[in-house]
This record gives sequence, structure tokens and C-alpha cells, in this order.
Amino acid sequence: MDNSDLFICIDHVGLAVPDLDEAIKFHTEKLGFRVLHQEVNEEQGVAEAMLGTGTQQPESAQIQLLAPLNDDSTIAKWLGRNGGPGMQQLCYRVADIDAVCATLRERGLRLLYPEPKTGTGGARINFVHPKDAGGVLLELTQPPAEASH
Ligand code: MC0
Repeated sequence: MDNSDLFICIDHVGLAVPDLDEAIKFHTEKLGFRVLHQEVNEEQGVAEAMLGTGTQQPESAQIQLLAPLNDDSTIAKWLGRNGGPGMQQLCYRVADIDAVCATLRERGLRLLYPEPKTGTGGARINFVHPKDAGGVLLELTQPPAEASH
């Protein structure tokens, strides 16, 4: 792939939070966000909410609140190590996740999953290990065709 083809935009920034309802309350009541979507992803061990603004622009990144479903969740581990809530991940939207993962592997970056897994709203997702991405956990997401915005 050409360098300019890899990422479409920042899809979302993921914040790890201990309590989803409290974090939603803070973000809606104090910061003026709207809840656009909520779901539980058992495989990822998270309850999540996607937040946006009332004037959500087509390519405006969303805020993702991620709360752990149990003590084994990667989010629970992250919250413990971080000593509380904070920015856990940065997610780039891609058009063809298989091609992007192949390109990044060719360039020596470690992808966490051999094949993409299921993420928010049925998207196909994978992650670049933070040790290969400047200390930031990078998520790649390919939304279902009808959900692209
Ligand atoms: C760990 N490290 C991080 C990090 N997590 N650095 C930056 N950002 C993060 N989020 C660093 C630690 O500080 C440590 O550095 C080293 O990586 C190993 O840490 P660890 O505690 O041993 O962590 P691991 O290896 O058990 O797990 C890290 C790993 C894990 C990234 C592999 O969190 C993972 O599998 N993440 C991908 C899945 C995920 O995050 N799911 C929740 C979101 P030192 O220097 O101390 O060695 S689900 C989601 O996002 C879905 C719903 C969606 O959007 O569609």
C-alpha cells in the first residue's frame, strides 16, 4: 500500500473508566456530549459508549468510554496500572483492514490478532502493540459498509 492510503481518519479516542454510567453522566452533563451508541463486547471484556457532539461532522472523531466487565478485562488491568481513568487507545479508521495489517506487518509492527476481531457496531478491528507504536495502543477499525460516516 502507498503510505498515503493507510488511515482514513481518527475514528475515536478510547478512555478507560471504572464506571460507565458515572463517566457518561460526566461527559454528557459537564462536557455536553451525546451518547451515540452503547454496547457490551464480551470478547473484549468491556461495556462501552460512543460519544459525539450534536453537530457531529462527517469525519469528526468520537470519544469511546470503556469500562471493564470483570477483573480479567484488559481495561481493569489498565486502570490498575494507571491508578485510575485515562486515555487507553487511539483508533484509526481504515478502508481495508486486511491490507493495512499486512502492510504494517511487512514494516515490522506487531498486530495483536492474527485475524481481525469484532468491535463496536460490528466493525472489524485489530491493534498495533503499544511497544511498536511509540507507547500508544493503536486500534484499527474497518466499520461495516452501511455504518461508515
Ligand atoms: C499496556 N501497555 C500500554 C497499554 N497497555 N501502553 C500504552 N497503552 C496501553 N493501552 C504497556 C504497559 O505499560 C507495559 O509497559 C506493556 O505495555 C505491557 O503491559 P501489560 O500490563 O503486561 O499488558 P499486557 O501485555 O497484558 O496487555 C497489553 C495489550 C492489551 C496492549 C496487549 O491491553 C490488549 O490486548 N489490548 C487490546 C485489546 C483492548 O485494549 N481491548 C479493550 C478495548 P512496560 O514498559 O511496563 O513493559 S475494546 C475496543 O476498543 C473495541 C470494543 C472497539 O473499539 O471496537
